[in-house]
Amino acid sequence: DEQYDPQALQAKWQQRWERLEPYRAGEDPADERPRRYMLDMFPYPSGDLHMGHGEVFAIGDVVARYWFLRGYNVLHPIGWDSFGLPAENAAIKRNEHPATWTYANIETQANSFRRYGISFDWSRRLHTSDPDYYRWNQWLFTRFFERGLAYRKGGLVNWCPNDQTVLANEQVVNGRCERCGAEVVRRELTQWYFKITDYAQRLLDDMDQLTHWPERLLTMQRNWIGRSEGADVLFEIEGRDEPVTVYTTRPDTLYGATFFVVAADAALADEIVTDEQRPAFEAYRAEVAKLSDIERLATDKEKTGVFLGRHAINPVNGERIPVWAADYVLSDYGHGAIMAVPAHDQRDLDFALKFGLPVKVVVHTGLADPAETGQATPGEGTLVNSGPLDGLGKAEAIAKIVEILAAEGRGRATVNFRLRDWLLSRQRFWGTPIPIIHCPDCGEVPVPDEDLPVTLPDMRGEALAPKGVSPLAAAEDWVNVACPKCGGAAKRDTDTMDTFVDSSWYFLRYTSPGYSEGPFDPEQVRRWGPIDQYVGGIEHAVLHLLYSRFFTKVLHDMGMVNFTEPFVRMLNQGQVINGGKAMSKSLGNGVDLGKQIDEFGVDAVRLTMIFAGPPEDDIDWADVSPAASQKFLARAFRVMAEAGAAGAPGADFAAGDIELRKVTHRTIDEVTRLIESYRFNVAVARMMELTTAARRAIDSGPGAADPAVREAAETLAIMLSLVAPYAAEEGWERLGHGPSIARATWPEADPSLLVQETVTCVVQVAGKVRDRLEVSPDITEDDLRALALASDKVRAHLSGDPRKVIVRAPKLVNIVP
Ligand code: ANZ
Ligand code: ZN
Repeated sequence: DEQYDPQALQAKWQQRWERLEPYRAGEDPADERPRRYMLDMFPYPSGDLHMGHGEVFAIGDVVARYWFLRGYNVLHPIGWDSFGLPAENAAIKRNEHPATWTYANIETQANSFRRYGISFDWSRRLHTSDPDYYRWNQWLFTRFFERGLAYRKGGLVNWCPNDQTVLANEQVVNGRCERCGAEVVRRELTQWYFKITDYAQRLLDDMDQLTHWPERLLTMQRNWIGRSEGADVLFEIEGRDEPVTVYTTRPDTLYGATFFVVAADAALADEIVTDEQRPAFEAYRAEVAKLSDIERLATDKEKTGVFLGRHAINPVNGERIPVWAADYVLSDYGHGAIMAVPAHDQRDLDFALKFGLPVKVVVHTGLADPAETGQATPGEGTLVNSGPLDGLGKAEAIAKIVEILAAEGRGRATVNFRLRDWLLSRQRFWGTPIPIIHCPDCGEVPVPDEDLPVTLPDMRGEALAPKGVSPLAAAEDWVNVACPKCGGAAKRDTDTMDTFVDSSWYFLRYTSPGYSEGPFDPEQVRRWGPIDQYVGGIEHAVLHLLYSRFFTKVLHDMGMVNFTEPFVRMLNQGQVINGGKAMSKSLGNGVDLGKQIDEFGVDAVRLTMIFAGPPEDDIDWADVSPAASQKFLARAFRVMAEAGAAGAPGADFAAGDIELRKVTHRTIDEVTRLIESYRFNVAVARMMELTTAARRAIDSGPGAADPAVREAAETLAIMLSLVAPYAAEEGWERLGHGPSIARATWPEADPSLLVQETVTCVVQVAGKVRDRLEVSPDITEDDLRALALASDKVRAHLSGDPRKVIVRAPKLVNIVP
C-alpha cells in the first residue's frame, strides 16, 4: 500500500520511538562524538500546546535532528516552567491546589509533544515547581545572599493592582503588567533584589561574544542596560549643609543651567521645600504618584511642576538658580535631580517656556535662538558665554570642565546605567519560597543548606486570593520557626521568587537532572555547555535572556561554570498570526494546533510551519496551505514506497541514472548548506524538487528499480525527517532500513556529480556588448557588478569611474560611461 495515511503512521511510530528512545543524549564519558546542546525555550503549562509552540519546536527540531544525523552526540531536553500566576488564579477559581491544574496541563502538553514528534531526550525532563528543582533556587539564592548579590531594600516599586504583587522593571511593558495588562502603579515597599547592576558593564562587554545573536536582540539589551557617559556635578543648595549631586551627559553646558529640578517623588524634594510652598508641593506630588514612568517621560506631555521656594548655586559661576519639583525627572535615575539647560535640552526648554524661566544659549550651533523657536539645540557646536570653555568644541569642553570641577572637588566623570536591580520578591503563593528567616535579634538569617528545600505549605482555593501580602503570611505554622542562629522565635520570609529565577539556570540542570550535590554537576556542564542553539521568542529580550546571562556570569564567578555566556547562537522565531493579525480571543481568529493536526497530520503541520518562510518571519496561517503540504508528503511518500518495493538496500548507486544522480547530489549539497545557514524553507523547496525529479525518473525515465531512484528516495527520507518525521520513518522502513531513521547518516554530496551550472551574462558599455561572462545563476548583484567592472574588455572602453552601472543579475550588466 502506497497511500500516505498520517494518522496511522503517527500511532505506529510514536510507540516505536517510545520503545527505542532514539534521541537520548549519550552519557558515556568515553563517548568521543562531538557534542551539540540544542535548546528550545521551555513551555509554561497553560493548557495544551498552541500554534506558537508548534512553530518554535518545529524549528528547533530541524536543527537538532540535523546534528543527530550528522553523527553528533546531541542533547535536546524538555521540561516545564511550571510555577506562576495562571496556575494560582485557576486554583482560586476551582478551589484546588495550583499543582492540580499545573501537573494536569504538563501531562497534556507532554502527550502533545510526543505526538508532535519532537526529538527530545525525555529522560531529563524537569518541572520547576518540583521541590527537587526549586530547592536549588533556594540554594542559589543563599549563595547570592552570601555574596551580597541578593539584598532587601525599601523603595518605590511597580505594583500590579490586579495581580496584587510587585513586578520587576522588565515586566512592565508600556506602563502595563506584562502578564495581565493592568496599568502598573508605584508603591513604597521593602523587597528583595538581585544586584544585576554590579554586572551591567560585563553584560555589555560580553556582547562581543554574541556574534550569532540577532542584532535586534542585542540592540534591545544594549538600550535596556543603557550605558551613558557623563559627569556628576555638585550643587550647593541655599540653607542645606550637604551639596546635591546631579548627573549630566552634557557637563559642557553647565554655564547654561538656569534652573534646577528635583524629581517630585524624591526624598530631597520633600526635605527642602519651604513651608510656604509645601501645600502646593504636596498636592502636586499626589498627582505625580498616579503616573507611570512612560507617561512621565513622554516628550509630548504638557510640562508640570512646582517651585520649591529655594535656590541652588551654579558651581562654575556662582549664579543663584531656582529649584523646582517636576515629574519629568525620575527619582530612581541618576541622582533624581538635574541641572536644567533649556537652550540645549527640549524637555528643559518646554518647562522653561511654560514657567517663564530664562533660556541661555551656551553652545553656538548656527541654529535659531531656542527661546524664539521653541526648539532646543542639543547638537554639537562651539561654546559661548562659558568663561574658560569659550571657543571649544563639545568633547574638549567636557574634558576641560570635568578637569576644573574635579580640581575643586565639585564633580567628576562618571558612567551611568539605566539598568536597575532585579526585584525578585512576589506576594504570591505558587513560586519558590525565599529561604530567609527574620529574627528579631539576628536579622536576616538564611535557611541552612541542609534544611532545604523550604517547601510550600499545603494551601488551596480562596486562601490563595490576592490580598496585597503573600498568602504564605497566613500559614502561621509554616511562618513561625526557630532562628537557625540563636534558636529564638523567628519568622520565615513569606514572599516567593519571581519565576524568572527558575528559568535563569534550568538549562544547566538539564545536563545532570538527578544531581543531588548542587543545582547541577559542574563536570556535566563543562561537557555540554554552553548551549549551541537556543530558539525562543524576542519577547524575552530583556527578561529571561538578560537574567540568564546574569546568572551565568555569577555562576562563572563562583567557579561553577566555565563560560560567561550561556547561549552561543540565538534564534528568535516569528509569530504565527492569522489574517494578518495576532491570534486572539477577541478577534476570534485563533487556530488550534490540535485540530490542525487532526485534520492534516503532524508532518503536514510541521512542514507548513517550516516551509512558510525564514524562521524569523511571522507566519500568516491564512496564507499557507497545510492541505498542499499534505499532498506533497503523499507524493514524497509514494516515491519512497515505490522505490522500496522495487529493490533492496545496498544497491550500487554508481550504476544509476546519471541525470537523477546529479539532481540528488546537488540537492544534498544545497540542503546541507541551507540547513546550516538556517534557510529551512528553501531547503524544503529543494526537497520538493528532488521529489519531482524522482517521480519523473520512475514514470518516464529508468523506472523505480533504478539505483538512482533508490538513492534519491533514501536521500529524500533522511532530509525529510527533519521536518516530517513520520512520513520519513515509514519511507525509510519501506526502503528496507530500520529500526529508526534516527540512526541514519546524513548523506554526503559526491563532488564529481556537482556540475556547476552557469548562465551567460552580457556586459554592455554605452549600449554595445563588450563582454560575455559565465556566472552562477544565483550570483548577487554586487558580485556581478564587481566581476563586470573587472573585465579587461570592459575596462578598455571606460576612462575612469562609470556614471552608472545597471545590474540585472544574472544575465545583464549595462554600464553608462
Ligand atoms: C544637563 C543636560 C544638558 C542634559 C543638555 C542633556 C542635554 P541619559 O543619556 O539617558 O543618561 N537626567 C539626568 N537624570 C535624570 C533623571 N533622574 N530623570 C530625567 N532626566 C535625567 O540622560 C542623561 C541626561 O538626562 C542628563 O544630562 C540630564 O539632562 C537628564 F543639553 O543634564 B542632562
Ligand atoms: Zn536569631
